[in-house]
Amino acid sequence: MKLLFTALTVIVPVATAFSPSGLKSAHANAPTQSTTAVFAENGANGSSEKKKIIVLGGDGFCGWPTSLYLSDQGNDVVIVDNLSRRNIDIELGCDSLTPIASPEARVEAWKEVSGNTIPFHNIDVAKEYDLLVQLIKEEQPDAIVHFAEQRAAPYSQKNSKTKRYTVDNNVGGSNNLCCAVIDADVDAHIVHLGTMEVYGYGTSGGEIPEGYIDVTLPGGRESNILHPAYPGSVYHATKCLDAILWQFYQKNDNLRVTDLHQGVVWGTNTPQTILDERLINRFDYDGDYGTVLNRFLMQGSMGVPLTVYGTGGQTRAFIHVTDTARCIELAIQNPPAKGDRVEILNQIAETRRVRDIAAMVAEMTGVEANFIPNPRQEAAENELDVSNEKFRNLGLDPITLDTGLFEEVTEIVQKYKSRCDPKMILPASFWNKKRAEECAGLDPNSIKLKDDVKDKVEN
Ligand code: NAD
Ligand code: USQ
Repeated sequence: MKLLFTALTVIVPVATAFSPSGLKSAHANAPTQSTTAVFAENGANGSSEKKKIIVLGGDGFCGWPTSLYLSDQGNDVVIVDNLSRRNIDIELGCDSLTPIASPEARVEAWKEVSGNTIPFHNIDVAKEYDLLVQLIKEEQPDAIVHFAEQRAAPYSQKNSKTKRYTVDNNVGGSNNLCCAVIDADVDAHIVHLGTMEVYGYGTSGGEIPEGYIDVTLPGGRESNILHPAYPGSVYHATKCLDAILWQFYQKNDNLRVTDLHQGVVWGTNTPQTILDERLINRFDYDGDYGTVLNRFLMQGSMGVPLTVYGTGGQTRAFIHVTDTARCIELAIQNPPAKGDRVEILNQIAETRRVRDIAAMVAEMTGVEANFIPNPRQEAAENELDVSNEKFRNLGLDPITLDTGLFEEVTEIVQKYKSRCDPKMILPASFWNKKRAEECAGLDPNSIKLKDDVKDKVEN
């Protein structure tokens, strides 16, 4: 299926430009306004209210397509990123499978394609506090979307240096953001990307509610409190610590905050990022940053047996990257009122078991699943039932796992397969000594790509 890389003219409705037939019907409620040059006078989804939005972490896998989408919908978007993710690629000796352009080339390409300007600021949110305050004062944003964190659980578990970096960067950045909004004296709505694993998996005894849980305290008192935190990695723990910070600053300083507990994101391109190769989104396939479905699709496409950890009995929540952007827009359009407690929504489309996903990809690609020792300290099997009622009530009709869309990803993999380094595919971070010992037999050099691919890599 050549749906994404056929020549697309610039002025096309979203639903036409990026629509396998399944996606079109699945997205009956999604906005169908044109991308790029034909942007309407009205703002997002026909609303007349255009917003000024700062996107922290706007160079990343979720942040870049979200920035383009918000810009395409008529908002004034400003990106902040310190390029730490690109630097971690250099540290790990890895790179995005897709050749991502520099931030400067990206925003220039977007200006050419859409006519819209997205200023880019290289600021470290966790360290360059004064610059952050100054930017917020100058821009007077309506909303600040906060993606700017170290987001890989494996990388956060690699060693004490990466554990400490992840905590300092993520918690420091979130605390700085709250302080900066207060110091800048701007009533900006903070929209933060949290994660499903703040809840722990299978600890609710039923459907995971959205953020808060009814409890009976000792003495029979009824209360509604933040869902107990039960993280599965240092990275996930930082999202739990963030949640406490949002709660405190909302109570103390009346900040308006929305925390989005997002599942595992899959896919690569969106209707905006396919418009020009310089706009292409990043694709992580390595053992630290690659997430499960994109990894399986990449492996299947390259003829590498799928790396299923343990029994593959882990159930996780999933969402397509196009819906990440749409959810952020919905969250921005529906801010909590001043004085309201932190708004929390579960940002997921569906839940799936890892071995079932492996079976789908294996059937599609003809590549077998390889059950390898689990590098992670996690339950071998878990059930997962998650409410996503709030986004559904706001009109989200999410994209679900679809082999048509799988083909979109495998086509990208085929296009850029010569950039793949097979040594980066096996897990390279282990949760504790026991898991490291169990995985000691995994040899990164044992991974071979299909012959036609291998030749290119070696040349
Ligand atoms: P990413 O690593 O691709 O992007 C994060 C961006 O933030 C990078 O460009 C990085 O350079 C930047 N950044 C990090 N620390 C910074 C700092 N101190 N100052 C300025 N910029 C900084 O990650 P992503 O996949 O786009 O994830 C974005 C957010 O969404 C993260 O907070 C992550 O926890 C959350 N999330 C991601 C997923 C997923 O599957 N990718 C799922 C759930 C939640
Ligand atoms: N897994 C495999 N094989 C692989 C990779 C992963 O079996 O090759 C398994 C893992 O053991 C795990 C599950 O797949 O049980 C998900 O792993 P993942 O790497 O896709 O996702 P995770 O580490 O949870 O982190 C990702 C993002 C993170 C985000 C989180 C959302 O990297 O930023 O917060 O998804 S959630 O998992 O819902 O909390």
